[in-house]
Amino acid sequence: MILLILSLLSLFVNQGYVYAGDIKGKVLIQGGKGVKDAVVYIDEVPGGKFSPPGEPAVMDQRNLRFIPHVLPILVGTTVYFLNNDNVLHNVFSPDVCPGELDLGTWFKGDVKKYTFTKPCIVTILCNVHPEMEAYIVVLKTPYFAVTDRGGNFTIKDIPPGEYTLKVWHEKLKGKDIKVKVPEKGSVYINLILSR
Ligand SMILES: [Cu+2]
Repeated sequence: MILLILSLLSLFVNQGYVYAGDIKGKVLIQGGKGVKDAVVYIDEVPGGKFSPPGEPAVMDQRNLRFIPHVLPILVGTTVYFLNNDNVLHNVFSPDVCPGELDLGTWFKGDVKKYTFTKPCIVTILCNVHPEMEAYIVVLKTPYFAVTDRGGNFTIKDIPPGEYTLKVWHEKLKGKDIKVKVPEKGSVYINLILSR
C-alpha cells in the first residue's frame, strides 16, 4: 500500500502537480552542446524582499582549485572560505563592487568569512596561485541555479508570475528571456549562449 502511494506520488511529482512554479531547462551553445557553470536567475521580483539564508554558503580550496568554480548567492549571504590543502591559500577580489575583499593568507583548517552586501559578479582569486579563479554571483533574488555538466538547471518554488530570466557565464553571453511561471508545474526554457 505504501509502495502504491509512493509510486502515485512520484507520478504526480514527475508530472509537476505537487511542486508549483519551477523553471527547468538547458543552457546550450549553438550546435547543441550543454554549457556547465552557467548561472540562470530571475533578476527581479517586483515587491519581493528576501532574507539571506541563515546558513552560510561555502567556497572550498582543495587540490589548488576553488570549489565550486561558480557560486551564486542571494545578496546578504555570508560565504565561508575554507582551505583544505597543505599549502597556504589567499582569497581576494580585484573587483570594486564587493568592497575591499582581501582575506589574507591562511593555513589548512582556518575559515575566513565575508558577507556580500551588493548585487555583483565577484571574481575570486588567490595571490599565491595565479591560476586559481572562481566567481561569486551575488543576486537580488533567491531564484537561481547553476548548470550541471550537461547544461541542465532547475529553479524551484518560484511564485507564479512573469519575470525576466537572465543567464551569466564567465566566457559566453546569452539574451534575457521573458518567462511566465505557472501556478503549478514547470515551464521549460532552453537558453542559447554565444561568444
Ligand atoms: Cu591558492
